[in-house]
Amino acid sequence: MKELRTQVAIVGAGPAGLLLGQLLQRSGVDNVVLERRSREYVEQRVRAGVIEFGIANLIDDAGAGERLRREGLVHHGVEFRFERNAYRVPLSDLADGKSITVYGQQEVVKDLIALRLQAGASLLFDHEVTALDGLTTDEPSIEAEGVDGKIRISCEYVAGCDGSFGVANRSLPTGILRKYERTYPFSWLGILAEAPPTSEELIYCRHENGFALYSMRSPTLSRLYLGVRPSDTLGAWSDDRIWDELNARLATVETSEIHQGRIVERSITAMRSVVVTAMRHGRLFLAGDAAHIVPPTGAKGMNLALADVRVLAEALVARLHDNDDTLMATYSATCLERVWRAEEFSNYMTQMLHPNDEDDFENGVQLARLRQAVHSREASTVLARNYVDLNSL
Ligand code: RFL
Ligand code: PHB
Repeated sequence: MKELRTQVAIVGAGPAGLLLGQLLQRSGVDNVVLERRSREYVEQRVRAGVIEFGIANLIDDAGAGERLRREGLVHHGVEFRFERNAYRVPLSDLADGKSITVYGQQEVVKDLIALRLQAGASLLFDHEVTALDGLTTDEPSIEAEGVDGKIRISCEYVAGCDGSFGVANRSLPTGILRKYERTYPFSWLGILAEAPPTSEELIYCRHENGFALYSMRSPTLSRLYLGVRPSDTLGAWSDDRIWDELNARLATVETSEIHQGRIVERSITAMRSVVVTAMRHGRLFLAGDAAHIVPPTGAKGMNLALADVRVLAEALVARLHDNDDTLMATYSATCLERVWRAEEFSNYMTQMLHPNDEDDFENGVQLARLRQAVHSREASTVLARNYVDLNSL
């Protein structure tokens, strides 16, 4: 078996693992990133798109924000539609002038991979981590399988940035692990279409047929979502059915049809809320989806992951440079306070915007919440601050 040594072994090359690698690299902490998928796969994986104000600054501070600042779309407001009317929430006016940047998660990933490879830092694609050992000793190690056989990496710390179905959160012993979970009775069908955006800002829409979201990636690419049944498959949704349903749900008394184009990517994602505690076990630290999942309605998944890594990088640097354990000791508690805030906001947005087929009382409550969110300055201020910069509040 091939043997390697590093200070921090990072499992997973999603946004969390890659940003952690970059922040540690810049602070002179040696690290290795292992990813079970290929480079092409992680660079093409279409997911989140909204970057919070403080998280865009974090990416900048890490030296990875050049293309984000050039190509990202800065938005100062967001639209809500319900009962065939449209209401704009002026995010920047309500949130101290702050804005969001719409920039695809896979572009963040591409930028971080390019930087890492340029710097000659170690990034092993097609390497699946199969075991984490010695986590409660001074000599942890991980084992991975790659195309050329097995590899063992001895390290001082392990960062589990391998998503919710990875190996890291399964390594927490049952006595330590506690999992808080909620599933929702709907999924999102997401498409990426070669169509210029119809709207300049994102549109969150509640319609009696279900949820819809209008988003975008560039002046020529639109990203749209429909709330569907969890049992729905892509086969049940022809292109025509998707566009008809988007038009039906997004229609208002004033607007015309949305721009259509060739659908270049489509997927169905189940909606879940999950929090795993503790986010630390011995020398293993969980970050991002490995520790928590939010339903995408609040656009928080990637932002939460990157905010964890901001805390973790600082803690690891303090420990490895200055032998100071204070931030490591508080890592889990520090992150969880923010994580639960994001869970609450994502749950609020989800429950407000997805009608319930079987519960008309719930539907009445949802509409009352929406009216309050767009008509009450206090309610829209809370919404705007959470939407724009929850992870830095
Ligand atoms: P990631 O991005 O899942 O990266 C984890 C990486 O770890 C790798 N991996 C392993 N590598 C080595 N050995 C193993 N044993 C491994 N097991 C797993 C995986 O291949 C992967 O590359 O987690 P990270 O970095 O924490 O980032 C979190 C974000 O990706 C996530 O929160 C968001 O994308 C969530 N999410 C969405 N969030 C939004 O705000 N808006 C969206 O529209 C949205 N769409 C989505 C999503 C998540 C999805 N998942 C998890 C299935 C759509 C999907 C399909
Ligand atoms: C996206 O652009 O993919 C997106 C935007 C807002 C969300 C979720 C996804 O809440």
